[in-house]
Amino acid sequence: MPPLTRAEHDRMANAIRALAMDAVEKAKSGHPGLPMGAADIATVLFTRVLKLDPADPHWFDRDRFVLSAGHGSMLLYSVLYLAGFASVSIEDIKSFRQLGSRTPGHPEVEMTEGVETTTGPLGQGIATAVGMAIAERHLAAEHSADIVDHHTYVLASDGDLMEGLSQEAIALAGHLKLAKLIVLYDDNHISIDGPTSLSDSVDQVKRFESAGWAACRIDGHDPEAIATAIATAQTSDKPSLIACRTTIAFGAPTKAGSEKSHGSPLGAEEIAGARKNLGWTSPPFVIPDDILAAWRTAGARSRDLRAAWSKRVAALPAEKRAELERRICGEVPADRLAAALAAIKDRLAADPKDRASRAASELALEVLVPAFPELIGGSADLTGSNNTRPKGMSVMTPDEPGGRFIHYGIREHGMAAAMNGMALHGGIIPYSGTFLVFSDYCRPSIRLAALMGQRVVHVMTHDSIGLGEDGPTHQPVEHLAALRAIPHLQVFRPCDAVETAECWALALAAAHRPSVLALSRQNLPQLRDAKTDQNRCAGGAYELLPAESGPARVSLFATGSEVAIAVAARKRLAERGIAARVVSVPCFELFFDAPEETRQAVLGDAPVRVAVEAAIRQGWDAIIGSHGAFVGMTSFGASAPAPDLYRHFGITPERVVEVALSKLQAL
Ligand SMILES: Cc1ncc(C[n+]2csc(CCOP(=O)(O)OP(=O)(O)O)c2C)c(N)n1
Repeated sequence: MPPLTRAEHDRMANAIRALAMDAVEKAKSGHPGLPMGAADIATVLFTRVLKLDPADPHWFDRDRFVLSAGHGSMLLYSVLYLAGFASVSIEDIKSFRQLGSRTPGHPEVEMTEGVETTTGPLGQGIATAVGMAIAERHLAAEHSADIVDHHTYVLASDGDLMEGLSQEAIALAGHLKLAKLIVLYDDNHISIDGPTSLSDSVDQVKRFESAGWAACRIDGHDPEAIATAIATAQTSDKPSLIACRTTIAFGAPTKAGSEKSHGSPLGAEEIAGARKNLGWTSPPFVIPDDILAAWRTAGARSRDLRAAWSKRVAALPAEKRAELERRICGEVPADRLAAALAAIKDRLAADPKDRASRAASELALEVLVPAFPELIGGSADLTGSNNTRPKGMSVMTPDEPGGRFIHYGIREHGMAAAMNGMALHGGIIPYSGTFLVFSDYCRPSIRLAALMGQRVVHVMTHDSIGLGEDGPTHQPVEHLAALRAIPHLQVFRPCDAVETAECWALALAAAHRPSVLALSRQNLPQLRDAKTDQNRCAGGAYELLPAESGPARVSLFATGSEVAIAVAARKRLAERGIAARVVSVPCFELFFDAPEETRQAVLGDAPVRVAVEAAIRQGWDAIIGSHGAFVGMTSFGASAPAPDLYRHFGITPERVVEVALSKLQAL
C-alpha cells in the first residue's frame, strides 16, 4: 500500500479518536485520553507496519501487537474494528465495558480475537511482550525464518515504564538482543495524578540505551517520523525504544495535555469541541464510508503474505508439518506423555531411594525435556537449587537463540511475565524455577496466567521450613494458601518422587491452566510404589494408605514432605489400637473439581480428621471442616537445621498422634 497523504492519515487517526470519545461517553467510564493521544502511532502501525490478517487473527507468523497500557483499551478495539477484525463490530464498540461484551474495560485475550494478551496491570504488557519476542526468536532458530519471522510491537505508557517490572523486562530483552521487539512509548508526560514530573525524572532513552536497546525520540503526532523510526528499528540488531512525544486527548479543547482526560468521559461539550478541532463531522459511532474503506484495505494488506506462508507450511515434509501444527495448537499427545511418565516411573522403580522432590523433578525433566521440544526451562538465578536444568539442556543466548534454558537473572517477576508471553505466542510450554517464597515476586503474572488460561509451569522449590538454615525470610508459610486462592491455578505439592512425576504430567496435560509445583529441598522417602500406570494425583487427593484394621477412626490428610509424617503417625496410632488412614492431597484445585462422590470417598467417614502441612491452616477447612485438627504453622519460621525446626514447631508424628487422640477423646 502506498504511504498515505497526511490528510488521509489524519482522517483515519481521527476515526480512532472519535470512536474512543464516543464509546467512553456512552459507557460513562473509561479512558479517552490515551487512544486520542496515541491514535497517530496506532494508525501508522496498523495501516503501514503490522503484518496481520483480520481474516485469520490466529495466523501463527503474524506480528504481535501488545497494548501494554491496557486502560487505553478503546484504542485497540477501535483499530480492530476499523481494520476489519470480525471480533469487534460497531455494536461491540457501542457496548464498551458492558457485561458479556467483547470490549471489556481492559483488553482480555480470551474475550476478543486480535487481543494478544490481557493487559491493565501496568508493566505486564511490555514484560509479556518480551516473552513473545523470545518465543519468536527461539522458534525461528528451531524451524527456520521461512516459517517464523515476525516482530513484536508494544505500545507502552509512562505507567508501564515506571513499574519495576519493566526494568526486569527491558534488561532481559537487551541482554538477549531481542532485535525484533519494538516498543513505542507514549511519552505524554501525564499520568493520573497529573504531570509525570510529580514523581518521575528518568530519562527513558538513556535508561533503555543502558540496557542494550536502540532508543530515539520523535514527535508522536508525525506519521512520517513514526514510520521512519519503526523502519530504522526493524533493521537494528538490538531491541528498540521509540519515545513518541504525544499530547494526551489530542484534539480535546480544554482537556488535551491534561490528566482530566484520564479515567472519565470527556463530556458532551468537550466532545463537541474535539469534533470541531479534528474536523470530524460524523455522528457518534458512524465512520464515513471512505475512511472505513481505507481502513479495511489497510487491514487486508498482508493477506498475500499470509497465503504465501500457508503455502510454505503446506510444502513442508509431512512429518515436519505435522509436528509444527502440533506445536502451534499446543497439543501434548496423551500417548507421548504416558510413555514419558512410564519411563520416569521405571527409573524410580529401578532405584527407589530418598530424594528431595526438587531432585525428583530434575529426574522427570531428564525424560520430559527430550520428549517435548516445546519445553523451555529456566530459573531466576537458582538453577542448581531448583534443579530445572537437566543434563545436556542447552542455554539460550543472544548467539544461540535455539537454546532451551533461560538464565533469567534475579528477575522473578520478569520471568513469570515472559513465560506468559511465550505461552501466549504459542509453540512453547515454558517452565521456570525459583524459591516458593518468591512466588510473591511473580504473583501478578501468575494471576494473569490463570486469568488468561495459559499453560506455564512454575517450579518452586524450598517449599517450607524444611529448607532449614536460611530462616524465616526464605521459608514460605502463607504462600501455598495464597497461591491456592488464585482461581484456576493448579498448585501441586507432591509427597515423593512418584507423585512429582505424576504432577509434572498433569501440569503438561492441562492445556489451559497454569501450574505451580511446590517442591522440597530436603530428601523425602519414596512412599509410592512406582510400578503403576495410574496417575493417582489426577483426582487431586487419594487414599495413600488405608486403615490397617477395621474402619478408620482417624483420617490423616497431608501434602508434600508432611505425608511421611502422617504415615509415621498412622503407625503409632495403630500401635495404640487406633485405625487411621492417610490421604495424600497433592492438589487442592483438582480435588475440588472432582465429582462429589469421589470427593466423599476420599474424605472418608472417620470421625476425626487431621491435616498436616508445614504452612498455615487457611484453606484446609474445606477438607477437614472447621472441627478438624490442623498440625502446621501459625507463625513465621526460624533459622535452624530442618529437623530442629520440625520439632520446634511441633510438626511431628508425635504431635499428630497427640492431636488425634485429644480429638477422639472429645467425641
Ligand atoms: C499496576 C497498576 N497500578 C495502577 C494502575 C491504575 N492506573 C491505570 S492508568 C494509570 C496511570 C496512567 O498513566 P500513564 O501510564 O501515563 O497513561 P496515560 O496517562 O498516558 O493514559 C494508573 C495508575 C494500573 N492499571 N496498574
